[in-house]
Formats: sequence, C-alpha cells, structure tokens
Amino acid sequence: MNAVAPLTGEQVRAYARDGYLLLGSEFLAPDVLAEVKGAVPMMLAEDGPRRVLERDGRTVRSVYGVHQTNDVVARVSRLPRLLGAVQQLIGDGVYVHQSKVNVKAPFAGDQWEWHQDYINWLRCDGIDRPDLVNVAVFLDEVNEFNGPLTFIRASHTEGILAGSDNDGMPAGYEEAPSWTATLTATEKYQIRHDVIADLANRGGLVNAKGPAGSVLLFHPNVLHASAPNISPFTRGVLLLVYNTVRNPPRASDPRPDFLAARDLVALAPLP
Ligand code: 6CS
Ligand code: FE
Repeated sequence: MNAVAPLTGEQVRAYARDGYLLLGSEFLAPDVLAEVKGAVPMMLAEDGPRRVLERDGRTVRSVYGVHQTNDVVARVSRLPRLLGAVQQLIGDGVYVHQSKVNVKAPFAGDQWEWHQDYINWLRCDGIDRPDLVNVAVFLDEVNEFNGPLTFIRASHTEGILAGSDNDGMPAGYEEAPSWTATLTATEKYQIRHDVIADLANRGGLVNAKGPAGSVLLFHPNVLHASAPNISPFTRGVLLLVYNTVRNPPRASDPRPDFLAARDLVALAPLP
C-alpha cells in the first residue's frame, strides 16, 4: 500500500520557503497522542545511556532511541499520514535515523542554544546530505511560557552556519560519554551571534506554538533554539528524525545506535 500524500502543494512550498511547517492537532488521530503520552513515564523511568539529564544532574532532559524501545513510538513512526508527509519532502524509502523525547520539565527544563541539527549528523554520523526531516509531535500544549521551539524563518537556505566547535565536555558532563557533547544545553557547534542576528533580521523569529497533538515538521538546517521552561507546565515533545535509505551514515566510529540507527530498512506504512 502506498503511503498517502497528506501535504497540499502550498504546505510543501511553505516548508521549502520557511524551513518548517506546523500542522494542527487533527493531523494525527486523537488516540495516538493518548497512547504516546501513556508510554512516556516508562521511557523516562529507565536509567541508562539513552537517558540524558540536565546539567542540574537530576532532571531528565531527553531519552533517545524511543522508536527502538517502545512499540507505540515504532507504530507512530509508520503512520501512513506521517510517513506520507515525510516522503513528500525527502522522497520514498525512509527510516528513522534518531528519535527522542525532549522533556523540557517544568521549572527545570533547560535551554537548547541556537543551532542547526544537520551538522551533528554530518560530523558525528557521516550522513553526506541534509536529506532528513525532523518530525516533532507536541505531547503537551506548547505556548510562549513553557519553552517553545523558536525558529528563524528561511534560515535553512544558507547551508551549514557553524563557526567554532566547543571542544571537550560541557560543564556538568565532565564524566559523561563523549557522544553526550552534542546533546546538552551547551551547543557544541557554535554559530556566531552576528550570523544569527543577520538571519533573524532577514527572516524573523517564530515560536512554534500549538495544542497537544500538533505535528511540526522542520528542516535539518533551519536555525532553532528553545528557552528554559520557567513555567509550571510540562512541554514534552516526541522527535522523529527521518532520513532516506540512500543517505546512510558513513562514520568510521559510529555513535551508539540509539543516536544513529544502523538498521536502514525503508519503513512501510501501517496497514
Ligand atoms: O547530536 C544529535 O544528534 C542531536 N543534537 C542536537 C543539538 N540536535 C540534533 C540531535 O538531536
Ligand atoms: Fe535541534
């Protein structure tokens, strides 16, 4: 069965123009969100290398590889409408390169500094082309108070922007494994502030806000960040990073499979 093509021509053009596309909460069937939300506490409870803490050393920041450990997430990654939208953007034959739940906990959920995602998948995983797409499913309502994803519109058109790399391990992670360095509140691949300011002045800043269940698609080179969550409200987001099977990781010393999947089998939509 071929995946559906749920995005209109205008939506595909908007994604190409802006570098992101926010879809309403009706994009997924209502029971999907409840199922994913129900599975989150168990994902967060599992201690181990997949779970990354905030620099406070106790708040969970992210859990990686949830499409590998959780059947609900594995099924979500194969929903015909999700798979169809992804294939409209990057072509047929896609798999999940990386998945995670970003918790952004009330009061303690820390920032994500301005960054592009693709440079991590190029430098750490050896993925040759930015033929990936981020799919974020809002597990909670995202508003201006609980640390929304902030984008710089049309900032994906200038390729890789990073100037200097932060060497060594970020403060609070001195004893953590090396692959943690690109997962913390201290961005490893720093982008100069004048470059960010120029792009922000040109394209403008946008907060991707919406009700729980909203689906947000964004380009691997679009500049984005999120502020700490100072509110008492949760802001969980499930992220699925789809890649095409024609664009495999080639790193000679690959990261753990929960950060860079190695089973490049094209996903078939759920029946
Ligand atoms: O290193 C990585 O794969 C992750 N790091 C960031 C900052 N974004 C993309 C990805 O989830
Ligand atoms: Fe990111």
